[in-house]
Amino acid sequence: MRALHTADWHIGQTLNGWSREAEHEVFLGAVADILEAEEIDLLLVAGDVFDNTNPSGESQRLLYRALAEFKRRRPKLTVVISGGNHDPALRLEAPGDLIEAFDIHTIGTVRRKAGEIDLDAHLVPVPGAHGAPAAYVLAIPFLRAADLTGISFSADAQDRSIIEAARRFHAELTDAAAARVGDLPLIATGHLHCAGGIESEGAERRILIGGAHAVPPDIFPERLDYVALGHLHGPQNLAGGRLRYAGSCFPLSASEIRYRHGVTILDIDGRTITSTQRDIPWPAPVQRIPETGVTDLAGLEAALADIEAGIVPDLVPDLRPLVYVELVAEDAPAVVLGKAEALLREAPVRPAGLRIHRPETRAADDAAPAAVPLSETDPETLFGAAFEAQNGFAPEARHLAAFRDALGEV
Ligand SMILES: [Mn+2]
Repeated sequence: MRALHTADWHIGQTLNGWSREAEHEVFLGAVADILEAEEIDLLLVAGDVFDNTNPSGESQRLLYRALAEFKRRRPKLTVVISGGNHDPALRLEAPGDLIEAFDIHTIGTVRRKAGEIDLDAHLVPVPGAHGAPAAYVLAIPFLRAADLTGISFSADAQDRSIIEAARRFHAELTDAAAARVGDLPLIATGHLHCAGGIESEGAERRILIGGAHAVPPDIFPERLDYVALGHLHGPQNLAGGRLRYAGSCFPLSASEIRYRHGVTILDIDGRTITSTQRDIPWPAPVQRIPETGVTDLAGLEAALADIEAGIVPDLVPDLRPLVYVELVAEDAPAVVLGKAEALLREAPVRPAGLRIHRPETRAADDAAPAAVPLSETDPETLFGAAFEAQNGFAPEARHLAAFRDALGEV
């Protein structure tokens, strides 16, 4: 049996106002191709299917259209989608009764019955060649504080207490599942920050079950043969590969440019599960100009000319390269900004970010100004220096007035 583990699609995401929808279509098309070519039986989506809790009609249609295509390509495919912190948990479950008829299961929330976790709502059988279950998925969505019992809210004990509550939750659910599944493979999903994982800035919100930042990998009991994780956007193994983050679909922020994006293919041989990362090319380039450091307007113009020369003639605008520009201000920042924006408007790119830096001071020539003790300065002088460092010009009367206003010295 073969499974495909993916997560963090963030359908509906925009970058500096640019829609990623066309990119999602290309990515989901690539997933459909892999499902068919690799003869996948089980698709696991470990949360953050959507980018926000109020996905547009377009975003929802994109998801359901992709699921329909997956089933056309692999009619016997079982799909398990568990919710992430970005997902609308209940909306994800809303079509559940209908799409279950197509072997598509959505688990957005933790279900309880008379206080106990409702195992039936979380345990999904995966039929083998003859229809009988050949493996089980224990679908666990992003956990909210209310999903865990016995959390202490005293400030110093809280993190410890949340980790212990999460450990109890996983132990209780896994024990119940183990009693049901016998010796068949048991795969869990999860959407949280597991300690030791590498974070990317920006796209993942730094939150997890009621404020604790990370849980240790050993909260997942050994009986779980594989844990398909979502939340961290860089693909990575934990606990020797028994736990794995599949990573996001393509770069969702500048910090994800360095990641290998793709999906994870699982070969399930009895309870031995081996994973292989399958790269998926980015649907559109996402790049920094320049690759490192800063450039000037001439450098920007040259880089944009290179991009234009390398672009296919009929490229749809929604698949144009997304660029993050780091410019040095050779002139007044506002002038440089205006010129840069004009260059970017003319080029076949989607500007994702534009930052203007002050020129480096020539450290060899100018000695650093001597530090002034706080007792010999005042708030307004410090504000003035900070303002100038940030903006490249001294504060004007209106800025100083706003500062005094903020201090309460009207
Ligand atoms: Mn995410």
